Amino acid sequence: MALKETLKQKIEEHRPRTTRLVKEFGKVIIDQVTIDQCIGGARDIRCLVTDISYLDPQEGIRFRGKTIPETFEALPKAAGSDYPTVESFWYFLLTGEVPTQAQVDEVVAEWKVRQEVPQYVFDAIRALPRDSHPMVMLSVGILALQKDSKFAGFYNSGKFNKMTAWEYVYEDAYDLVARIPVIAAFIYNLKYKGDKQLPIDPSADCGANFARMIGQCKEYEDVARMYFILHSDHESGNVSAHTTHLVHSALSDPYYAYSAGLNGLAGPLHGLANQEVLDWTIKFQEKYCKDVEPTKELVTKALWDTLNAGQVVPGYGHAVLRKTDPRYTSQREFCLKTPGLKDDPLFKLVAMIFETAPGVLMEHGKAKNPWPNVDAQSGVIQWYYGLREWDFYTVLFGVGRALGCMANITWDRGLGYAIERPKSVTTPMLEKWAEEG
Ligand code: AMX
Repeated sequence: MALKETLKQKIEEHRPRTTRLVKEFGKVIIDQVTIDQCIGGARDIRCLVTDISYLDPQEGIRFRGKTIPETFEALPKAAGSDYPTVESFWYFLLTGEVPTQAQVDEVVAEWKVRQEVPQYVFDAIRALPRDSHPMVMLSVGILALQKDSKFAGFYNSGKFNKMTAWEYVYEDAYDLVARIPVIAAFIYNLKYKGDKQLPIDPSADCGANFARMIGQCKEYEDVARMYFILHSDHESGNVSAHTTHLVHSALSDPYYAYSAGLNGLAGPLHGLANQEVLDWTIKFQEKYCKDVEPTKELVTKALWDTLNAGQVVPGYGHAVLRKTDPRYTSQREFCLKTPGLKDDPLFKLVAMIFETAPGVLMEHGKAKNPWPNVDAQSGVIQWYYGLREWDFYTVLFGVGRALGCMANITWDRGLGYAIERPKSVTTPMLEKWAEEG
């Protein structure tokens, strides 16, 4: 069965479960809210629903019930590669089913039709000052696509219907995930390669095409596949996914919603951390290792300098995870099995930081999770392959994150989730409740 038919069947099968939960069990209490959660970023409050992925604090992410190794193992691989295509992962995220090779081939073919980006999008990005951050360019590029939103067109047609609305979100979502790598490659070439643009390769899958569009080597094709899949989804509460969900809940179309999500991803406590990690590591090399090899003692000193200056150690800590992020581990394993990379001085330094930072953060005593997250390991791989413009790294994250965010809002509409509108209270109210105990 084709992707859309499979998805339709899944959504229709799922709807009665959601309806029953609301109608028969709507008042069952699943959490309570404390004052520190209210002030402290709603941490851990259970109030979002998604079946696309689940983040266990100890185990890390599961996509559609599968761990990262299980996901890579289960999905059909790109030709001649150990990694699945992004297209097969898109099918999997949307439907929860591992596609057959024939189903993957169908998605790959459809992806190619959808990935054509209108010229006005490139014009809008080109009109920005060249020294704009590439995340601004990406957000503008996605927002520019809004003009042709099929969901917005459906809403304005006067025939809007809640039961079929998801089909138009699906159309936009699919267009968006197919186009965002092309827009990202355009931004890369515009900003760092003197606007020498490389064409789409119509014979290539998403990962291979992205590698070719940014002038990368064959090996990088797997880096792109791995990177986009690993960064795709981290359940619903993180800033980029939650923002996308929130904005779409007002029936803003997927372009408005994901442009907003990208603006959240651009924060240093979220997706920008990958560029901050490289910045920190390279500055460490320049400051401490001009004439000497890095040592654990030097790394320890640099970490304390950062903490004593009131800054966070980028790439370490997490709001939910309490162990090393399996996305970190997966990328580290890629480094260890890649001959040149495993001996690369920067990778060795990142490995040394991994051995040192958790102990320092534990001694510092603030971070609830002293272990590395996805961003601590991702930049060194890009650096090794010559993609050294680290302000671009969050754009790569944004290309991957689109897969999860778009799968999520397609299901949001399929299940008819309501506009999000939590209730706020005032400080005197909190003080009164505090006194009352
Ligand atoms: N270095 C120094 N201090 C840290 C820290 C780190 N890596 N991680 C947490 N802390 C501090 C917090 O700033 C906070 O200090 P405060 O009490 O003075 O405000 C205290 O420890 C408690 O924070 P927490 O409950 O452990 O973390 P959180 O849920 O509030 O924040 C996160 C989570 C990721 C923002 C935080 O760990 C951090 O800033 N890490 C560094 C930035 C980073 O790597 N971000 C990327 C995360 C993954 C992603 O989204 N891409």
